[in-house]
Amino acid sequence: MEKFDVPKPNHPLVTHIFTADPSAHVFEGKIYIYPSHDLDHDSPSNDNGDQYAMEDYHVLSLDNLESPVVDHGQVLHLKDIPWASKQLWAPDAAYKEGIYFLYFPARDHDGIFRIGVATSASPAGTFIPQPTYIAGSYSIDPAVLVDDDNQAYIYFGGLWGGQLEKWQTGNFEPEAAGPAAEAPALGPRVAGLSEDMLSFEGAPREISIVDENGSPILAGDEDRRFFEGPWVHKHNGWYYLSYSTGTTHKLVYAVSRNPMGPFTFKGTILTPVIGWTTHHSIVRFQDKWYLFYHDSSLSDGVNHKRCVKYTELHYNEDGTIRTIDPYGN
Ligand code: FUB
Repeated sequence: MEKFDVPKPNHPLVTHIFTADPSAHVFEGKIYIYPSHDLDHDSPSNDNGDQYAMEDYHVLSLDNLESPVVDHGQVLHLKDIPWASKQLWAPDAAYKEGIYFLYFPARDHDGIFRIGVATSASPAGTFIPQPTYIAGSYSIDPAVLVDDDNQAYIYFGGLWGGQLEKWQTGNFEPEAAGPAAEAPALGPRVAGLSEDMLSFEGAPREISIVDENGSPILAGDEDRRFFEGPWVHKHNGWYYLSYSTGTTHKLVYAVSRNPMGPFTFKGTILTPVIGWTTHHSIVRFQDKWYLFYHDSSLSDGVNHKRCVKYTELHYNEDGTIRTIDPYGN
């Protein structure tokens, strides 16, 4: 365990390692952050995401936002996950009945992204992985919501390197492309989690994201269509589904009264950051709301060498979220 400086809003939480994809939660009265741990390498970059070659996870925590950041060190390594071959991408964590769960995507030994789960008695790990990935799981970027009635939902999915296009028939089709520009975009997937949080309750369903008239957001609508990094939080009885638009580099959101949707598109949360990817989480701590996100400022713009940051998030009276410019322009 190592302690670092008190973080400032919109500055890197830590600089001793590259971090990305922050999933923040309040556990035991503190903020815990579950990021990806980016590796410093010079291998080529491509649309398949081969440059994101991460091999382990660290956990960060803060007693509050005026306290030093703690790095709890390595909490799970690729070599300890029997079913995984490479690329530990964006994780999330959840808590239920005395157990902490870390959900994470990785490629299996056939190169197909799956989602695994590991458990710990502490939010700071270490985490012990289940021997196999979650049956019926695919693609990337798991995010878990434990609802007020204790039913847990797992949201996931990502285009391109995340392989969501390849699952349109329900089977993995290695050559499948995404829908045509004028067809409905692919939505993220959602499944209920079983009582023990270790498996899906039934097959995952596709979430529909619609515009203000109830028409599906189209695949060619790159300012609004889902790309990757889903996150769901609840505010005043509404479910907020937020996600990255990928090619247009925004974080946007849609709302619903139902955790499984359909969700109605609302607007932009975060304008583009330095670096290609944008990925986030939203958490309430001591009656304020915070956005955790990343950019590539710590490496002067190298896409796979990112740093996690936070900033306060504000709702308008009508429940919409105020757009944030991370560089204050
Ligand atoms: O960190 C690897 C991938 O980049 C994540 O899974 C995506 O959401 C994007 O941030």
